Formats: sequence, structure tokens, C-alpha cells
Amino acid sequence: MNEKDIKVLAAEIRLETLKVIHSRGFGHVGGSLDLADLMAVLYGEVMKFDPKNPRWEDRDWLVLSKGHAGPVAYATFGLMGFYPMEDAYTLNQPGTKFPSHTDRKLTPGVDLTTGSLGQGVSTATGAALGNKIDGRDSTVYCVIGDGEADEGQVWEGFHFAYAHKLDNIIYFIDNNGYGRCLLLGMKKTRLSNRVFFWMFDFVTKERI
Ligand SMILES: Cc1ncc(C[n+]2csc(CCOP(=O)(O)OP(=O)(O)O)c2C)c(N)n1
Repeated sequence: MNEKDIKVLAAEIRLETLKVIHSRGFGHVGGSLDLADLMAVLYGEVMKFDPKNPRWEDRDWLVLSKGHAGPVAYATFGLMGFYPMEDAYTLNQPGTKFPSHTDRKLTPGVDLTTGSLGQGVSTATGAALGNKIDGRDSTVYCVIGDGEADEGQVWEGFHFAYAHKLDNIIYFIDNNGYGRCLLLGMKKTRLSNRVFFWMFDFVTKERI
């Protein structure tokens, strides 16, 4: 996709994210919308995946460790053809396959279950190690909230990745400044840029 197509895709993701949340009437609007550009770049250009075979072994993985951003994933996967978009307009209804927090057992395209902040970093890092051991040509993209980055488990995950020299996982910190532990989150995020520069891409809206 060229840059214009990616911008159009990002706009479609924003619109569908709002429609998904509107179907329930409430949800994490800001924490979902702010990932639209990243999702458009990843799914429009960077990642390899097969909507007809969501568990394709050599796919790239997406782990929204800030699992409350489920609606933006559902909008993206619907637009990519994993399921009819309308299916996702059942967000959080009884019997839905689209809970507000991402669940790998329910939704095609969701690679790992998340929602308890911090845990997605550990499971994503474990998945990257597993893919490496299995010799798969696959990258794990893990999205972390800046507030979430205050969870100790996040830093344990980074140390684990470093210890195992994992070069098949990329962590994004969504530095929107709206985490409930803003101060600590911002400080640690800046620190991470220096300490973990070998594995980080520091994402801001401007840079996307
Ligand atoms: C372990 C844990 N504690 C608390 C929550 C409740 N919670 C959901 S979203 C959120 C704020 C997260 O902030 P941030 O990671 O910056 O995400 P964003 O602002 O980008 O949505 C909290 C505290 C949770 N999901 N998990």
C-alpha cells in the first residue's frame, strides 16, 4: 500500500472502531482510536497474515497487551476480511465473539488473550521465543500502553527478551499520555528508550 492508501485505511479503521463501540454504547474509545494509524501500517503494509487461515503458522502475530483496545483490532480484522464487519457490531453482547478485551479463543485474528495489563508482554515474549525455537519466519508485534508500562511484569518481559536475544519481537509503547499512572509511565518510557534501544521503536502519532 502507498501512503495515501494507508491513510485511507486508518480513517476506515477509526470509523469502524467507533461503529463497533457504538453498537454497545460504551467502551475504551480513546485507547482504541489512538492505535488506528499503527494498525493501518501493520496490517496494510508490514505484517503477513491470511484472513482465511488466521492460525497460519508462519503469520506475524499481533498482541495488544493493552487488551482494552479490542475494538480497534476488531475493526481492523473485519476490514482485512477475517469476518464480515457486521459481526463485530455485537461487542460485549451475550454470546458475542467480540468481548471488549481481546480473547484468542473467541475472535479470528486475535493471537493472544489480553486484558490484565502487563500480562500480554509476557505471553507475547513467550510466543516469540516459541516461534524462534520452532524456526518460524514470524515477527510478534506487541502494543503496550504507557500506563501499562508501570506494571513490573512489562520490565521482566523485556529482560527476558534481552536474555534470550529475541530479534523476532517488536514492542510499541503507545505514549498517548493518558495512562492513569501518567507520571511514572512517562518517565519509564523515556528511560526505556535508552536502556532498551536495541529492541524499541518509540511510537508517537507524529512519527506514524
Ligand atoms: C492489571 C490491571 N489493572 C488495572 C486494569 C484496569 N485498566 C484498564 S485500562 C487502564 C488504563 C491503562 O492505561 P494505558 O496503559 O496508558 O492505556 P491507554 O491509556 O492507552 O488506553 C486500567 C488501569 C487492568 N485492565 N489490568
